[in-house]
Amino acid sequence: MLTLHSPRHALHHGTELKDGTIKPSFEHPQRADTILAQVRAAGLGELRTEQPHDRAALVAAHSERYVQFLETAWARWTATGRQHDALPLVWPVREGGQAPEPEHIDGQLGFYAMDAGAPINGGTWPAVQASAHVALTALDAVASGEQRAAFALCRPPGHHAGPEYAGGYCYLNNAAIAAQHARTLGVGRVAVLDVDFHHGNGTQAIFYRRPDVFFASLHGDPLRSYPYFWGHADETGAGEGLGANANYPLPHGTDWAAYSPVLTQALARIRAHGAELLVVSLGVDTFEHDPISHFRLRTADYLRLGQQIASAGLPTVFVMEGGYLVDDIGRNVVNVLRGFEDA
Ligand code: OKP
Ligand code: ZN
Repeated sequence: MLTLHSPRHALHHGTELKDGTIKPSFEHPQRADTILAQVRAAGLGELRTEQPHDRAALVAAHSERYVQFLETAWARWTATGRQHDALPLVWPVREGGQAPEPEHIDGQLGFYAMDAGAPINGGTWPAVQASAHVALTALDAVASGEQRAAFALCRPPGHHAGPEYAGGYCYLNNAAIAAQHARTLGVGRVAVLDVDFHHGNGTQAIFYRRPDVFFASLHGDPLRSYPYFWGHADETGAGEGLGANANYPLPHGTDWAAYSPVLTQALARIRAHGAELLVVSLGVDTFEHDPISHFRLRTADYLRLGQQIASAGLPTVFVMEGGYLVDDIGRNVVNVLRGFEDA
């Protein structure tokens, strides 16, 4: 399988608030480095770096003012004399009236975030932009028919980023940008399947009112798991998009035996929707030893996961999301891609 990646991912590394203290983020550069090394060692196929794409491809999935905020936030934060990662401390609770966008950077950080999990520093924007370009380049290779499938080794991840907010290590929603790019290139119906442990709230939000992009997600039940406020089974889309959103919340401790039949259901919904191209938000934080998640998939199960996704018979773009046990994520990702290719 063709793999797309960018050395620019390493420009972004930050901190996170965890257990009430600031720590180095679980989402760190070694993640992408180890995945790339394992893809290479496995001889999975050709490796390419990203092609630059027009800003319009980003603004097709996010608001103009949000992309502008990401581009300029670090300069405006440091202009106020601060040097550490920019993090929000105030969020607008939407209770009826819509407050206007604040002018101060501190207000904007909250306005454009769902949590304090997406720090911004000097390397963030170039890495975030490159990550989106990796997904777009992978989509191009598949939509053109050159490749049946491709792997976008995106970092930072994207699936928590909404139309105009960052959060949960995510800034631009790489999977949504790729899915929208497929639509722009003329693919009629697209599906996004999210198998990261965490619900892909950002992707859901971007397509919630649209019938042309189906979103399905298997994830830890939001009653107990991040992001807590989205991912329930009764969120099925709205307006013209009603019926084009399918959430499968699962309990802590879910293993492959319990996971696989639910995946079969999600894939059946995607087929029934008539999708012609599949974008997979690929998180391997469903692994039994993941340090921040609570499912129990084993390394060999990822071969079956890839095989089962291949059974949809669709041109497929895998977009990297989460997975935090660095010793094992490369092996688990390679297994998904191998399983898909050998199916
Ligand atoms: C990103 B991805 C809960 C802390 C949650 C944020 C997790 C973001 C996961 N104790 N921190 O979906 O893998
Ligand atoms: Zn995750």
